[in-house]
Amino acid sequence: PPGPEHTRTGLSAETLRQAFLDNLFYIQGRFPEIATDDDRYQALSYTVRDRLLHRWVRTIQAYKERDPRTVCYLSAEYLPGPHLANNLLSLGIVDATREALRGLGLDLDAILDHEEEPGLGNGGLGRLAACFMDSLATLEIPAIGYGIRYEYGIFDQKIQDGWQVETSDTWLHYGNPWEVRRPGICYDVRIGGRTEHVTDEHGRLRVHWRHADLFRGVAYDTPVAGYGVETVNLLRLWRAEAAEDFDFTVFNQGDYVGAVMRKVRSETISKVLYPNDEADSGKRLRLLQQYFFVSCSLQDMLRIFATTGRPLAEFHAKFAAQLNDTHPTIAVAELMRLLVDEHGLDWDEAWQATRHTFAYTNHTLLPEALEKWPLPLFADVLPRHLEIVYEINRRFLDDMRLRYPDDPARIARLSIIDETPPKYVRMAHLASVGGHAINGVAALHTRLLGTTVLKDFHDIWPDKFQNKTNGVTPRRFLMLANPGLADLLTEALGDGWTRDLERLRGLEGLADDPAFQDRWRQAKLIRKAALAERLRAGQGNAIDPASLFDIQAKRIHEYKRQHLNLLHVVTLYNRLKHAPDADVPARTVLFGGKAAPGYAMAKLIIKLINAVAEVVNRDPDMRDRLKVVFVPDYNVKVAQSVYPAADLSEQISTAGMEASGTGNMKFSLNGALTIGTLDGANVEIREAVGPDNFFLFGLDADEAVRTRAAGYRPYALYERDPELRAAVDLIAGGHFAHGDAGLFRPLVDHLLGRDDYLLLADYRAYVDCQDRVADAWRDPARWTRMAILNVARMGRFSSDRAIAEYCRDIWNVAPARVDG
Ligand code: 26M
Repeated sequence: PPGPEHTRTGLSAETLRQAFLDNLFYIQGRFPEIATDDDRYQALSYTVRDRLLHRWVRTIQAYKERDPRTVCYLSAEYLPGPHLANNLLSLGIVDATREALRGLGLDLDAILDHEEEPGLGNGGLGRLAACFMDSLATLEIPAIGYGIRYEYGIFDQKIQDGWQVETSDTWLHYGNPWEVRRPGICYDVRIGGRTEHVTDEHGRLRVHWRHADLFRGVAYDTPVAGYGVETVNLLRLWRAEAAEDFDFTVFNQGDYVGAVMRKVRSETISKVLYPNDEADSGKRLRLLQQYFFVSCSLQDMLRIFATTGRPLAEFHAKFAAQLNDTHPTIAVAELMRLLVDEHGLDWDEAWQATRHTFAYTNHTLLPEALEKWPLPLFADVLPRHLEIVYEINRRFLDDMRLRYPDDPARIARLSIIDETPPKYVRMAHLASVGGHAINGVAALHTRLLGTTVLKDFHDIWPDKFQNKTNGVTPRRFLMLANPGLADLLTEALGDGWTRDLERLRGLEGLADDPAFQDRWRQAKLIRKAALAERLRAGQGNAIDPASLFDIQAKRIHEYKRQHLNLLHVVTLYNRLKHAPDADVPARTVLFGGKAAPGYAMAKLIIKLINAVAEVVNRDPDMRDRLKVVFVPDYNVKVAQSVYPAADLSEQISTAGMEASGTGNMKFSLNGALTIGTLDGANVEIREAVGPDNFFLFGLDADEAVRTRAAGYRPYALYERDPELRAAVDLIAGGHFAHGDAGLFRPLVDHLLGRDDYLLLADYRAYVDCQDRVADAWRDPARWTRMAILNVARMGRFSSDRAIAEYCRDIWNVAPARVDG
């Protein structure tokens, strides 16, 4: 029989209330009457953390006893979103906590709203890593996420006069109650200098790396709780600090201040996250960041491995390490260095262990995004690693020459080193050679990967290539983001869907049920009204929850074509101007997303969105039938209020360019219909929900390639389509720029001249498809049926499914249950 609950572990409302007051007093030093929002947030977070730590310790004990194969997810980015609500959900104490706080006259939602999220990623790639951590814990898979504890994450976005202005992220300002600093878990990381090759007393060739600089990485651990299970896994992020090297001893007698300054400089390594499509800036620091976190992570894995007592050649039997894009790929050379130089394994043994440890996920085909390091830079920062890369490459190419004796061009293409000056190290090649599996993140993307950028590798190792279509966690993006819909689903289906999303299929039978449809629309309307209220309170936007919410939320990039969406908006505007009495359904077109600070065209697109909004929203002729809103500072928290409010999800990238997309999944899972191209995971979403329940338009990936190859002339399309011409002319003529015809010139010139992303080629199909959207919207029963069928058939896009596939096909790991 359960005894009285412990204040630090009990889950009842009464114990939670007591623990909260204790923490308010003993951690924050406050009593309720003078506590601030932050005091309450911190006190509640520590209350929850206590309960996590308890399970965390038990998880580690279970793993220690059973010594299971462990997944190490290596990622330079994580975007977990606010922790508090998610942890309450995982622990199953949302209601008890709400009750405990109500007893104190406090509102849980107000406290949740106070949290500053860790923005330690740019977008899809970092958010995917966070969804994967959630699913790994929920599926009870032993796993560690390794990454960097950036002091400044992705910048905060302000909009001034319609332009994006970046301000620095200060997520650590109030302290971070979710992390535990582990000063005892720290590793030295060396860089620069030169190598010496010497023969030791046994006649064995040994390499000494005489480094030039030394840093230290200190572990900061964040617990990751599985949903509805006892498992709590670990997100371990490294912070760079100074190593107390010789600086503070004999070599710096008298230069105390100089030594401190060098210490401070060490900390710059983990200071700031790079915005991803920032061309070329700060290359050296970026390489340092990557090497820094990879070296700490591998040293940590070797330390853990040593506690198992197994021989080092079995390293790969203990760990499966996933390279999240090429950012951590220096790990291939670093593990070889650690095994050969530091632990004395011979090359072949070490290579065997290395190849069986790593697998590589590619997340983009964009040529400008494929990482390659200038050889002189690489040599300067990592001289020993360059030797190792050369040795890996020499052995690999020797093999390839046997296979293709008369094809030197192919050998040059395969090489890890791009030998045509200026020379580069090609990280995707190192990842492909140094691991046992290569995967794309959607079926189309995987096919294109094997036929374009990694074709030569596909030719030699077709079996190494796999598809692992992305997925999203239904806990954060349905249960937390959309509690009304979640309750409706649970009422209809029971609560099994939260851990087995395929069970949503049970909704199919309710798609035409008028009473269910009514409740469905009500749930949607509540989220739309909540978003409208947020935007009113935030920016003073007045939008009508009854209008069609048409939303595009994602990073701003030309290939994602926010400006194609705008061409449609301007077309609707022109139509209403010419026929003010036209009977068109009211639409609110919302945009959200950040542009990389150095990406001028993306920033101009943000300006154009706001410029169009200013004119459209003020025009009395629109009579509230068209509104345009830019939602500033799009992040995970904002996203959670955006997805549930959408009626229409814009997934309109040029076919062949979006590796997968994951926002597409989050929208559809929340009952939005998609207007989209056959790109990324859209292809599979459309197959899953049924072609009748998806608004498809535009060229497919093969047609896009052929269109460009056939001498694409966008200007001819502009001349031929009067609506297109009118829309472009209005932008070009300065109608949205107070008459300034120069402002949007770069954008218009690009569209009429090169139009690399084929906007004009897809314009007519897009606008006609939007007309079909409007027709469907006029019939609420039809629209709601389509929305219900979308949700019913989205089960496949759970990150639980994705992770189960990685576990089975790439990692060869199984659950290790932690008992309650
Ligand atoms: C870098 C320099 C210049 C221009 C672009 C880049 C760049 C672009 C994309 C760098 C990295 C990029 O990819 C990383 C990434 O976030 N990829 C996204 O990964 C998601 C998860 O798999 C996918 O859903 C997205 O489609 C994909 O864009």
